[in-house]
Parts: sequence; C-alpha cells; structure tokens
Amino acid sequence: MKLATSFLATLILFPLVTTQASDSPKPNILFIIADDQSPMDLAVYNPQTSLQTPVLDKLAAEGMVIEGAYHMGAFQGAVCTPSRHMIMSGRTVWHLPIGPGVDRHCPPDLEQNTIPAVFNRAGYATMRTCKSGNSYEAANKQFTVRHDASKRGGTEETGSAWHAEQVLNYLHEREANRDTKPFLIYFGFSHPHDTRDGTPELLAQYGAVNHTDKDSLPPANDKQPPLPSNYLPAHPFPDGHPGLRDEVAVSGVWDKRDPRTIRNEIGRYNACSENIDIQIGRVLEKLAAMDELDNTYIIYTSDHGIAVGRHGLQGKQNLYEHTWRVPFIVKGPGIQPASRATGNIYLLDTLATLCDLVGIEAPDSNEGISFKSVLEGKRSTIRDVMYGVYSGGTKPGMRSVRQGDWKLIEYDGLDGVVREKQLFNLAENPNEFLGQHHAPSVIALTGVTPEAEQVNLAGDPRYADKLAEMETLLLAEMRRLDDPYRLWYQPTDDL
Ligand SMILES: [Ca+2]
Repeated sequence: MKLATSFLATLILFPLVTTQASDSPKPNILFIIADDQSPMDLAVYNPQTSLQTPVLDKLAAEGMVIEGAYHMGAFQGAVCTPSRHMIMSGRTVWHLPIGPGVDRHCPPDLEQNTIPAVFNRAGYATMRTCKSGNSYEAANKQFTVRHDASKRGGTEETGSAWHAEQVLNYLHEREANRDTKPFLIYFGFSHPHDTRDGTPELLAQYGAVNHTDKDSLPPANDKQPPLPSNYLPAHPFPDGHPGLRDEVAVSGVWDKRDPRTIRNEIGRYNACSENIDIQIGRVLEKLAAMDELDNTYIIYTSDHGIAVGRHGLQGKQNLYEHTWRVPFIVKGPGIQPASRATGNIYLLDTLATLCDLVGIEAPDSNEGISFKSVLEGKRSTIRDVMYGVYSGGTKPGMRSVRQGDWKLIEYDGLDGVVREKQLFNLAENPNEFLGQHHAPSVIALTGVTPEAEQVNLAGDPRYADKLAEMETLLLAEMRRLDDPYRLWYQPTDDL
C-alpha cells in the first residue's frame, strides 16, 4: 500500500512539475538600439563624460555592462546597413545577403531566419519601431507590428519621443486585449545620428544650438561639453575616402574640426542622447506598472560607435575603439546587478543569445555565439580575437584585430596613397593617443597631457615581434571570415 501510494505520488508529482515548467511564462525581450552611439559617451564606460543618462546608469546598476562589445564592420559608407543585417541574422560581415560575399556565402531566404521570424515561430508577439532606411528591410518586414519612421527632429512628434510613443501604444493595446503572449520589442531610435536637432530644453542644458549656417561658427558657450580627451584638429593622414559623407557633409560640422564647432556638435549629440535616455525611462516605467519588468530582458546597444571630434574625425568610418566598439548593457532574470564582463562579443551574437536566454533553438544560418554564459557570470569572454573592417570607398580600406590588451589597425586606402599601421596597448593607452596628441597646441585645447608611452607603437623596434604577431592574427581572421581583400603586404594566392 505504501509503495502504491508513493508510486501514485510520483505519477502525480512529475506531470505537475512538467506542467508548471511549460506554463511558466517565457521571458519578454526589450531590445533597445540607438543609431550612432559611442560607448565612450556613457558614464558607465567613461566616468568623465559630459552626458547625463540616469536611466541607463540605473539599468547598468541593475544588470551587466559588457566592456568588449563590437560591431564587425562594414563594406560601405553607410555602416548602419551591414551592422543591422548582422544583428538581425547572426551572420558575419562577409556572409550577408548584401555586399561582396553575397553570391558565395549567404543562404537564400535568410529573412526567414532572422530575429523576428525566429521569435514569431516560437510563439512570441514581435513589435518594432525604428528609423527607416539603411537597414535590413526583408527582416524588418517580419515583425508582426511595425511602426518605422526616421525621427531626428527636436519636438515630440519629430524626435525620439515618437519611437517611445509607438512602444507605449503597443503596450497599452496588449493590456487592453489582455494579451499574455511573451513579447519581443525592437525599440530603435533614429538619434543621435545626425541631423542632431535636440529639444530646446536639452540644447540649453548643453549650451548648444541647432547650427545650420556653414559660413559661420556656432556661438561659444561655457555650458558646452569640453573637447574629448583624444580630440585632434585633423586626422594625421587621410581616413576613409574622398567625399565621405560623415567627414564632410554632416549639417552643423561639415569638414570643420575647430573647438567651437565640435563642442557645439557634442552638445547637440548629448541633447539627443539624453532625450533617448528619458524616452527609455518612460517605457521602463510602463513595464513596471504592468508588472512585466522582472520577467523581461532589457538590452541597450547601438549599431556602432562614432567619433564626433575624437582623432580629428566626425563619423563612423574608422576602427578606433570609440567607433568600433558599441555600448552593451543587459538587465534581466539571472543577471547579477552591477556586474561587468569583457565579453568579447559582436552585435551578430545577439540572435544566438536571445534564443539561448528564452530556450529556443537558433537557426542553422546563425554564425553568432551565445554569450548567455557571460551574462550568468560563468565566463568572462566567448572568444579570444576580435576582427574589424571598414571597406567603404577605396579597397581594401581598414582592418583591425584585437587580442587581450593589444590592438592593430592597418590602413590601405586611396589606391596605395595611404598605407599605415597603428599598434596600441589598450591597457596602457585606452584612448589610442597618437604622437599628434602630444603637441602643445593640442594639449592646450584638451587639457590632457598623454604619457610618453601613449603613442602608436607600430614603428617602435621594441614591439616589432608584437606587430608581426598581430599581423599574423589579422591575416588568419581575414581568411577565416572570407574577407575578399588583402592588404598591400599580404599574400593573395588564396583569394
Ligand atoms: Ca548608425
């Protein structure tokens, strides 16, 4: 009898456990993506920043900040486009449905295996708001609910508040319909991408104006943010290619790099970024009111970083850390508050990670690696070597490789006119200071005196072995990732 009872108890218990597991709601996902935001803008990455982001600071305090988050790069000036393809598909830069590798390296109908398609199949409600254009349209169409428009104005209707409004409306509808499906919301902003028209209140806070007259300088104002510590009045050699939009045509900056222009533009940039922070706060407040916060993974990132005066550059077409890296903050179930990890992740790992976090299988076309183990504090990194490319304009362009503290950037542009090597120890020179940053005229502007060793080490004979080692790593990564180009000194026999 006792045996029968315990057998019966086992029979009853086990189905109960199974039922509970399948009934427990799957976690929601709120994926927030800014357009053109450097991690160096945010206090959680750069305590010296002039930008105020209380909401993101709190998100980081409740979750994890990933230090080594990168976008893999681009083969065109509109860096956004390949970056957003990689996020959606989990594929590497030369294996996308656009670009030089498309015929050889990309499976057909890839949009059916992108974030929205995969999550639709898993029973998620998928919703998206973001800018229009320079994106992966075939994937964007897979979202069940979609409200896209480019909003770069300085009012509620024309700026970042509009994107928040779309998410809030969607959440209100879910409430009204008593919708209990788990959700994946892709909450994208059109800012702080230029044109950086801020709201009057936030512009005033950062002492900036929406400057439109190319023939004059914006007014000087003590409230404007200081120059970045690695500001230069010009990049030491031609970066990118002739007519590169971001370096010559951004309204408010154009080809100017003088302190007044750059400080005003950073003020505008901060005004737009703080507005994003405010808009994220509105959505998080709503999720809290709906009692959904504890069961939601919240991710904040950007499609790539940007220079805005750093190294004498304005745009996103370079491979310095301020631009190659992206911010990446994650809060959610099982993530230790106020934690940090190196990660060594790419944006293209997002698909695999989201699938892993909610217990669904990533599609076969995915090439990303889940960093769930990093988020859970079980590992600090998921890979050892990071590769970056900018190959817009003249080919092959720029390549970077990083391993541990060491980073190499090489430039092969303007049909052989530019052939440069930069070797940095990022532990000792995190701002990637160059010889030009040591000039008294630059120090007078930035107030920052770099240490003697904080320079490009590529020409220093003491580091010749390290340079050779990094060049070997770079070539191996280029081969592994099917990079279709080679730099001037590399063998071409395997292309
Ligand atoms: Ca962008």
